[in-house]
Amino acid sequence: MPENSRLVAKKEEWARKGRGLLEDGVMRDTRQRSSRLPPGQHKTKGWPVLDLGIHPTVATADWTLTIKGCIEQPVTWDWDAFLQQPQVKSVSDFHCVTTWSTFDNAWEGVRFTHIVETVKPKPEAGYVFFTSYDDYSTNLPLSICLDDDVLLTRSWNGEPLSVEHGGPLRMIVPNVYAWKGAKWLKEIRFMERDRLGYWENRGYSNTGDPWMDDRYAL
Ligand SMILES: Nc1nc2c(c(=O)[nH]1)N[C@H]1C(S)=C(S)[C@@H](COP(=O)(O)O)O[C@H]1N2
Ligand SMILES: [Mo]
Repeated sequence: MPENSRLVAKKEEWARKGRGLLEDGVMRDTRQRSSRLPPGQHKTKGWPVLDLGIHPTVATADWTLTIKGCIEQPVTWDWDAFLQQPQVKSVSDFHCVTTWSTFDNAWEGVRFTHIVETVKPKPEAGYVFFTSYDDYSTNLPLSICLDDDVLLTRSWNGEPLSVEHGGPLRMIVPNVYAWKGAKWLKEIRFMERDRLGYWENRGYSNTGDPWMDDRYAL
C-alpha cells in the first residue's frame, strides 16, 4: 500500500520512546478532571489533517458501507439508505495521540447505537473492527462504541465532511484517541475476538484512553 512511510516510521519511533507521556512508561488516571484537556495534550487552532497520506475520493454515488460479522442482520447501505437512518447532532472534543486536541466539534450523523439496534449483534460479539477506503483499520471493544457520542459522522460544523477529514463518512469516538475513529469508513465487522488495527499493530495502545495518558502498548 502506498503510504506516508516517513510519518509511519516517526509514529512507530514515538511509540517506542513513549513520546507525550508525562512520566516515562507511566499511565495516569485523570478522569477526576478539572481540565478539559487530557494529560500531555495541547489545544490546537483549526483542525489538522492526520492520516497515512492517501485521501481516497469516494463519490457518494459510488459509496457503500457494509456491516457484517457476528450479527443477525448484515446490511450494505448506499448513501441514500444511510441518509434514511435517524440523523443526530453531537458536540465533542477530539484528541490526537500526537498531542493536539480540538474542542467543540459539531458533528452530524448516525449514532453507533442505532447501528447496533439495526444489525443486532449476537450475544458473543464483543469487538468491532473498522476498515476504510484507504485500507486503514482500527478496532474497539463494542462497549466503547455504545457511548452516546459515538457517531458515524458525515458533517462537521454544519458542512459536509471534507475528503481530507474522511468524507463522505467517518467514525467519531470522543472517549478514545482519534486514531480509533476511521476516516473514509467502508466496513464495520462485529467479532467474537479482538483483532488489532493499523496503529494498534505498530506500538499504539489497544485501549487508547486519553484521560489515562494511555498512548502506547507499553
Ligand atoms: N482511514 C483512515 N482513518 C484515520 C487515519 C488514517 O490514516 N486513515 N488516521 C487516524 C489518525 S492517526 C487521526 S489523529 C485521525 C485524524 O483525523 P483528521 O485528519 O480528520 O484530523 O484520523 C484517524 N483515522
Ligand atoms: Mo493520530
